[in-house]
Amino acid sequence: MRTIHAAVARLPGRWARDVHIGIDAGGGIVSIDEGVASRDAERVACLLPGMTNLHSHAFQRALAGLTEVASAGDDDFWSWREWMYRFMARLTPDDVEAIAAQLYVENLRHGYTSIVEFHYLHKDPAGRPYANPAEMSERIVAAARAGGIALTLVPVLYSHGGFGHRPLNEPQRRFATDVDEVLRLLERLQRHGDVRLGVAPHSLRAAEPAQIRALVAAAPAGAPLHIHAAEQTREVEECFAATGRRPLRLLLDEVGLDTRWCVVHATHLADDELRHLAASGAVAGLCPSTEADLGDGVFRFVEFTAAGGRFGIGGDAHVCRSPFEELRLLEYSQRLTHRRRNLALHAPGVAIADALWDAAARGGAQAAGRNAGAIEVGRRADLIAMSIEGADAHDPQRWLSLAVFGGAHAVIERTWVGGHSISGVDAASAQSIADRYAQTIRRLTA
Ligand code: NGQ
Ligand code: ZN
Repeated sequence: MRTIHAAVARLPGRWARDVHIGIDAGGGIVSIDEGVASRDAERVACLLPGMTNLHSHAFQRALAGLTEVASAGDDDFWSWREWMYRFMARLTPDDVEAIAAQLYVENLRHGYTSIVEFHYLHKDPAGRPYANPAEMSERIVAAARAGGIALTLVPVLYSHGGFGHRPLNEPQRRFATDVDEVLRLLERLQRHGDVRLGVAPHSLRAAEPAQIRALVAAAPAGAPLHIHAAEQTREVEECFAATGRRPLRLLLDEVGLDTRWCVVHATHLADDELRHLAASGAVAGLCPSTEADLGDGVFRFVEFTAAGGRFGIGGDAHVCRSPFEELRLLEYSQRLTHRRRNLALHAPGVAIADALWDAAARGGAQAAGRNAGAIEVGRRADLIAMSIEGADAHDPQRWLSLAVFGGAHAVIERTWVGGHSISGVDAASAQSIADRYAQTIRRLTA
């Protein structure tokens, strides 16, 4: 039995002082005592539930900051996607593993304890399967193990290049999968007992409702289900033109959404879609930094959460690796839209950062298919001990607000994943991951 003593801990909906937490050999929280002196325990100042990064395309980490140069035409999501495809076309399994390992270490350092990898880069540059069809997936597994982050791997179904059965274009051949291929991948990946498996139809552009239904029916019971939807207005228009319905409407009617689902972005929602998505219990997978970077639009967060909608945050293209920054962007997008302050999850007297963290950690854990995301007896001990640089005269109960909204740099002092203290990764392996990443970048950008 492992024990942690926190001067302050974020329990569901409130802060508690002098908290003693017991964790059993299986990594579950078995006891929480408040107002007790530190006994024989690891002592930390401020304990939070670890955050889930609920949406990742790990390889895109290596492109972060490199697509920010104006071209001769109008740059938008679709021109970014061509840029991303050109970059992706050259990646080898070694590259993908090196980039993912670096990303996962960075995510751990910034307060994430688990990640959902929305993994679609399955095939070689000519669109042929690798000798081991799960090669790329297993590189992701290896990278997560090297870093120590908890991995939910959702292999992606990608069959079409656009609405109306458009064929895949050349770069997209690396993603090409049908339902059977995804199921065979899952079967092969089952041997990795530390990995939580789900499935992800990429989008309604890349998979049609009948395929999605077949995939969901064949997926293991309770497996997390992820899909991109309604990120771009053009996608909404094309969906409507092809099917007579908007993407969320189509999903709700033709597939059905429930608590297994994470709908990534869901940026452009009609009123009825917003209400029904919220009522479904599915998690909205919000990726504030990427959505801003790509000019997607602003999610209707205030209305969605007022309707009881669940959400979590994802790093997506990884232009940002910090959950503290993602939450700030999320709240700021609402302030800029509504021209008001303190909007998220409005509850008088509650700090916005605290409420955002609670809800995003819980929603993220749901999307990852893990019984984590809160410091509660019976849940998995995915935890972080945080502090902030420079402003430690403040009560630790304010550190989260200072880190999200006060310009204070959050420092993650300790990390527990499934009850195991991983204190980041040890310095030597972090260095070798960073070295390997640097070599990869040098080669890819030469
Ligand atoms: C992706 N990313 O799957 O990586 C996508 C681009 C697409 C975002 N949507 C490809 N942010 O949507 O077709
Ligand atoms: Zn995505």
